[in-house]
Amino acid sequence: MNDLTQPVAAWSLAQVEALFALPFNDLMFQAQSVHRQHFDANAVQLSTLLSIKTGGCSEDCGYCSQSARHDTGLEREKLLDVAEVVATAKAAKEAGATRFCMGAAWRGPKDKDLGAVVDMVKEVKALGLETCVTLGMLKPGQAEQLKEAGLDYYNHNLDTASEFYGQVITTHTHADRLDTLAQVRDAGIHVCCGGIVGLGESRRVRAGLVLELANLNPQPESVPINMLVKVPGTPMAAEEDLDPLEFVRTIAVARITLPASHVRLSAGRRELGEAVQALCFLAGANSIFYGDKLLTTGNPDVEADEALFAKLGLKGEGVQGRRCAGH
Ligand code: SAM
Ligand code: DTB
Ligand code: SF4
Repeated sequence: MNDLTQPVAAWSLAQVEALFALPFNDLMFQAQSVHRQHFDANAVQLSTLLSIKTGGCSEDCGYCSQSARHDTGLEREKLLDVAEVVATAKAAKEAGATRFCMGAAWRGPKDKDLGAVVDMVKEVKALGLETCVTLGMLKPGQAEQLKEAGLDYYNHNLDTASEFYGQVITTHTHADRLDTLAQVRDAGIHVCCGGIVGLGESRRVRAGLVLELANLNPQPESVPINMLVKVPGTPMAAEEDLDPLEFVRTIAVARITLPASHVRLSAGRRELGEAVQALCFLAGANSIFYGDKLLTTGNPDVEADEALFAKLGLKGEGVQGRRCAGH
């Protein structure tokens, strides 16, 4: 099995903290320079999300609307039919998405459920979309079944630095996350692994999260950075807002330390507004979730994103058919 904790570039916490502490303009300049060495500076990859199994999750993640342990008023649903998933994926493709991400509120998939997900992956892939799933922790053999179905990416976030993990989630451990990531990597599936900020963590914890992501070996192909969406009824609903400029810094430090990864501006985009999103793109974010909904919470609608892309001269990456505006 891969040892995912062996560093590639071997960043140290002191180095990552030093990046966070740079004057803002210096940090932006460094992030933008790194970005331009690896990517088209004006291209943004577009992923669309669908919750294929909503609510009733056994886990206690303090930020999550879908935990059965929090009273968020969310209605629990069964696993969607394959046909419904395929119809939504078709619409996402038409709107310009290149990757379709299917999320399930599970601790991990039961073998009988995995069969249905395998069918979804096959059919979505057949539409010519990249496929991604996020199903929680995997048992041995499950990653291989997903790979055989044609799965391109598995999303499994470290979420927060190991030292803070137990203050956010108690029903599984940071080490459990690394174990699933190793299984995904060993099966030959691309890794989508990021985190969430705004949980009341310190800058040191944010630096620790980025450090742990950067020192995964190999580095994740895709790195979603989520800003907490405060869901009423969750333990984190009353958390203080993270300064948006600190969020931009987190994106920039991720860009510098994960130079070849797609850094995705993920949950919380609607709350950030246009100007902060523009700073995030300047800081090296080059992927977004695209479509009116995330899993259970809102996202900017497609028209708003088209307008923003047009204003910033950004183009959706690898898009066929209807394109995101701006080109
Ligand atoms: N159950 C699976 C798991 O935990 O890996 C997959 C779904 S889970 C909703 C995927 C990710 O969404 C989490 O790891 C977290 O980073 C992010 N997330 C969940 N709720 C959020 C919220 N309220 N605000 C921001 N990000 C959130
Ligand atoms: C990720 O890092 N963010 C996405 C995706 N991976 C699955 C999920 C965001 C969820 C935001 C809260 C919600 O809509 O329930
Ligand atoms: Fe369940 Fe994932 Fe939400 Fe945690 S983040 S409660 S594992 S759906």
